[in-house]
Amino acid sequence: MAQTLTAKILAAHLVEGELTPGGEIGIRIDQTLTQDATGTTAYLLFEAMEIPRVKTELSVSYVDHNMAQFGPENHNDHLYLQSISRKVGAYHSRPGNGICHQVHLERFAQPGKTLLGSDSHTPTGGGMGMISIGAGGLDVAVAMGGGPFYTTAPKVIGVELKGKPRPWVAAKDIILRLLSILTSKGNVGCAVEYFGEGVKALAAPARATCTNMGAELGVTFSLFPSDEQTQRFLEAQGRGDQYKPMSADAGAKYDRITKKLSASRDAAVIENIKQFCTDVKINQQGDAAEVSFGHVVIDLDKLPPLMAAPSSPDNIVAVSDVAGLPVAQVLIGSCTNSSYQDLVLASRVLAGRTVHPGVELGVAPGSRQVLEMIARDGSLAAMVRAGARIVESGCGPCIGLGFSPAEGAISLRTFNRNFAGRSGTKGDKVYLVSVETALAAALTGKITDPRELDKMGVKHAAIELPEKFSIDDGMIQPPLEGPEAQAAGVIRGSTIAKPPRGEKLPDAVNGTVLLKVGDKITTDHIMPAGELLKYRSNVPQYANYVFNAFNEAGKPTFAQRALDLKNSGGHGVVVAGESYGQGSSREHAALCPMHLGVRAVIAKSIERIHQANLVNFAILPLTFANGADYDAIEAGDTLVIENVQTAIASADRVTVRNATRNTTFECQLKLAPRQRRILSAGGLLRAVGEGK
Ligand code: MIC
Ligand code: SF4
Repeated sequence: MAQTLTAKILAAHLVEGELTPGGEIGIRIDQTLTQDATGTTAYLLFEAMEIPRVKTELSVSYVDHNMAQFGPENHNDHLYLQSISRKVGAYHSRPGNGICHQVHLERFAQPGKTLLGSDSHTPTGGGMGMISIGAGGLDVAVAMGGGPFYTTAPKVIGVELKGKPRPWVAAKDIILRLLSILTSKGNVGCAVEYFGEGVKALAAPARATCTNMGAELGVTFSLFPSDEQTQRFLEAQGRGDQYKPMSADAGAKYDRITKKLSASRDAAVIENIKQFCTDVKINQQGDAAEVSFGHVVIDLDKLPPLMAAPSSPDNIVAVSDVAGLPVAQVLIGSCTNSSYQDLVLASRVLAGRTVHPGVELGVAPGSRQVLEMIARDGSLAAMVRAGARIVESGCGPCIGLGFSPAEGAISLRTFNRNFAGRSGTKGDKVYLVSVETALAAALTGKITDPRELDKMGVKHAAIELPEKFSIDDGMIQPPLEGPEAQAAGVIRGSTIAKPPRGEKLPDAVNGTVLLKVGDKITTDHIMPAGELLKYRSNVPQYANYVFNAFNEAGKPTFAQRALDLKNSGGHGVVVAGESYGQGSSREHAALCPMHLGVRAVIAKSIERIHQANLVNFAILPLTFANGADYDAIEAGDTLVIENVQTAIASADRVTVRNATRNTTFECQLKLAPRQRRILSAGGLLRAVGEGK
């Protein structure tokens, strides 16, 4: 039977289960990556597992997130990571070398391989024909130790690209279009595979922009074929020998996808599905619309510049529809759009011009390779001359470290997330755009369709991939070997604390609803980043900020209430709407609530990585069997769940009694057998210790 590329790579790595969508599979992981904000915990957990050396083909520890270094915490973390990673057999990419996903793409990504990373944008590697998946740090630590990674065998969403993008239209617009069709909800357990002749028009970094933001769709990974473009990129990176052509077989069938939508609320999405998908069928009952389709088709010739309006990456509008709104800030960078080609384009447009007086422009090159090359070829000088503020190669403003916009100011960013408040400003108005759209606003001071630039005398130039990138891996330190590794010490500053191991769940959860939240609660809401990132390697300290966004001045914080409850023998419960735990892979969003005594989350739906993190840290991940039961619960209610251990062992339904309202309701406990073993052991670390 003709196979998808997804099926081929998964089959070559399968160690457990079958490739039938929905079932759990275990796959062998060839490469891992960690970054500093999740990496300290990942390595501390790796140490706790007492495995002396990493067993993958390649593991890399990057430092790219926490580089602000106010106080000793960040530097302590860097030194810990540098010493532990090399000692246990991993490479270490030092601060300043660039954003993990950009550097990994440049120096390590290889077609046909698997990569697991403790960052939700690890799927960036899919642009190079590799299956790249984001996960919690503990799952990555297990993979570093040679263990398989377990996930749901995905349904594969086919995305056919036709034609070629018009001038001023970019790969970013492709993924924004896809977000307008698939949205960020309801794609758990799916993967995206791009195919069709339009794929050829995209160089590897452009493909990586699409796969990077696949994270915002909530799919497990996104994949491009490996072809001449992949080969050109590998050759230009001096890695031509790692090229391997790979694609789906002709006539490969993609899975039929069904989405449950609301006919009124999701009317625009349903229109998009009708317009951009094949073989659409709609089954409507009242407001509930079940929409299914064969595959997505995007005609690049007809694609306009798009943007994600505040405050969700799937809130897509055409740039021309909101043209004219005043813009106060433009930021170019992040792991989505900071490649050499992106920045050369920026310099060509800015050369000989000055940023609009009402706009501040920041540019963060994705890697040291990019920064060095734009410095050498004059692009950097042109941007500086135009008034750009150059930020060091790292995550920086993307994770709320610097460049928080003024109150009420519109900020256009080439990043991947515009969750409310992520920029560091409450009530922020962040739009996600292509580099082209960012530049048009930087010059005009207002939202402008970049196709208008022609009229302003800015000539469009297609930026070709360079024949040779400037290669210098001097900031990637190789692992230590043999006696040198054994003798090497690990530098542990006093701000680094051992993470808690997890505790067995009680047989009866005597819960109190500490918080009731709505739909699309992101891990940024649960565990804020920005200036608090520096507490990542100290769980008790970081836990003080759990759900900080919901704390009210003058009232006890979530953490205080949770700890009081825990100290009096009670158990915390969080109640949430759809897509709980969207966004980042940060396991602190489970680890810190666990530390505070939260024992169950009850939501309408829970996102993939977060669900796995909850299980890994022994928090019951329950979903309402009937979404309407959500409405009947209030914060402060007492929720009792009996016979928890029996339920974990085998039940897929659990009855919850609301003792405050004298009602009961049913929840689903959707777990793979392996996850049941983890939960009953009291978390993955204990399960590994018990050999489960
Ligand atoms: C993000 O983009 O939100 C982050 C910061 O890169 C996170 C990782 C983290 O929280 O450390 C992610 O995407 O997983
Ligand atoms: Fe860094 Fe932003 Fe990419 Fe996360 S999304 S890895 S914070 S650049």
